[in-house]
Amino acid sequence: MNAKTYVDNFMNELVTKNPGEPEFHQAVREVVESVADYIVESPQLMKLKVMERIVEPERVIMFRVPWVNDAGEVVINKGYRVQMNSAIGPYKGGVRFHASVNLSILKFLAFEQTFKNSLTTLPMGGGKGGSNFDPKGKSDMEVMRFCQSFITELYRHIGPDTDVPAGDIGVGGREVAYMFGQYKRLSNEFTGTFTGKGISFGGSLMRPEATGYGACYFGEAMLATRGDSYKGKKVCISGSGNVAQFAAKKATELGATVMTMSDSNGYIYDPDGISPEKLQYIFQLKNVLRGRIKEYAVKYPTAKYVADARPWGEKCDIAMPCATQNELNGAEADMLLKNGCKCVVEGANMPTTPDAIAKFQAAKILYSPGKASNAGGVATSGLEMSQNSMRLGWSAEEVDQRLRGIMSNIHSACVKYGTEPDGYINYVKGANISGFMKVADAMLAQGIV
Ligand code: NDP
Ligand code: 2IT
Repeated sequence: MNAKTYVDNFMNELVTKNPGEPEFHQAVREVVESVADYIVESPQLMKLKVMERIVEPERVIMFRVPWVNDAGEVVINKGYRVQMNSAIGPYKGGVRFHASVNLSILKFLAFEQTFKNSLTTLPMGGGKGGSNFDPKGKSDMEVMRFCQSFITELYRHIGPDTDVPAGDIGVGGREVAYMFGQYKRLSNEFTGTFTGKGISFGGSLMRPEATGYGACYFGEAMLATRGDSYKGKKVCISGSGNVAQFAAKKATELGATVMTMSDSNGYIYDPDGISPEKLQYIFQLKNVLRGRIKEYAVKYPTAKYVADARPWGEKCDIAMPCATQNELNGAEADMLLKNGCKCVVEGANMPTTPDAIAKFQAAKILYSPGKASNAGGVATSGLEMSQNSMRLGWSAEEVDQRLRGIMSNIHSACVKYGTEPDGYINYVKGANISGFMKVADAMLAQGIV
């Protein structure tokens, strides 16, 4: 069978078996297209149906999350945990609280996580969970009651050697702490079952920074393949949450100027660049005041706020989508290319649509998929798990050194498996093949499970 026929047959079957899950189909298609050549050449992978097994979650847990809001009303949310793959380690991956959360989104995220975690070289399987709960506008006590109800069901399905959740959209230090507290109470054990914990109760230094910093380290490695760096570059960032904030901080430290940040209502563009002092204001605005990005333009009137728009029409050398899936489409890719963008580094998961990826690759600019460039977050979660198991904590310098080493290794793996005959590095192919090989090898060895 040739690779194209394999992909067509595989995707037809996947869509038939998993109707109404467009994000999951999108994520699977990208990986299957990358590894099809490799699979059709391997009688073992074909016969033992490794890819067919990888796309079927080992387990999906779906549950009711009832809680009581400050007005005394009963509210019911949906809770999920997708335990995708445990071939190379316990299920590992974040929890997302956002109104848009559904099974398709969590299956796509858990699927991506499986290959991302494999790329880190650490022993972590793939998982993801979440709820359609929207933390925006909720009081701390409402968030706490919600987290406690969520964990009252989920606690029986997780554990330090079973499944280790962490943060994602809408889940940061506050939410992880509430979930950890309830988990500890119900299980009567103090273990490293969550990562992204507070430093006073087993969290790792550098975990908050890790995803954004790691993305910039990866971007530096990409640019270095062309004798270039962040120095003197204009960077457009989307999002203003955890990943965007620390991507902006590190990009600035590396000598770049950050021009934009955004949230789901619009973006700000600062013609003078977002200086370290202004970025400090954004940290305060988003993490303490829990405000909206438009307030930046009120505080700094030389900046503009554009409502209901994304930042990709602004001129930049480097684009870093750090908000959510499918937030950079083909028309926006055209605008970035027209304005001279030379490098796209994904901080979010699957932020670039397939047609936009094709445009970047056709133009031969540097483009890295999230599963490679945002892997620093989960890699540092892996380091948190190691520290918890040893009951020791490493210094920030030590964790940062390890993070740099891991990002550099992921970059080398992409170069090894993704370099095309003309020398262009196809990071999508490189990341997918490298991530897949380790998981497939472990599954082949473990029999039909
Ligand atoms: P946060 O909740 O801290 O921030 C999310 C940001 O993206 C906010 O600015 C939010 O705006 C914006 N956003 C969320 N949903 C949408 C949407 N539907 N449309 C437009 N903007 C949106 O999350 P993180 O920074 O942790 O996560 C950002 C991305 O990075 C996600 O794709 C996540 O999966 C990925 N990621 C996160 C890691 C981590 O360690 N946290 C690790 C690897 C990847 P608003 O305030 O309006 O909601
Ligand atoms: O998408 C991701 O890699 C994350 N949200 C981080 C997961 C983790 O377990 O740290």
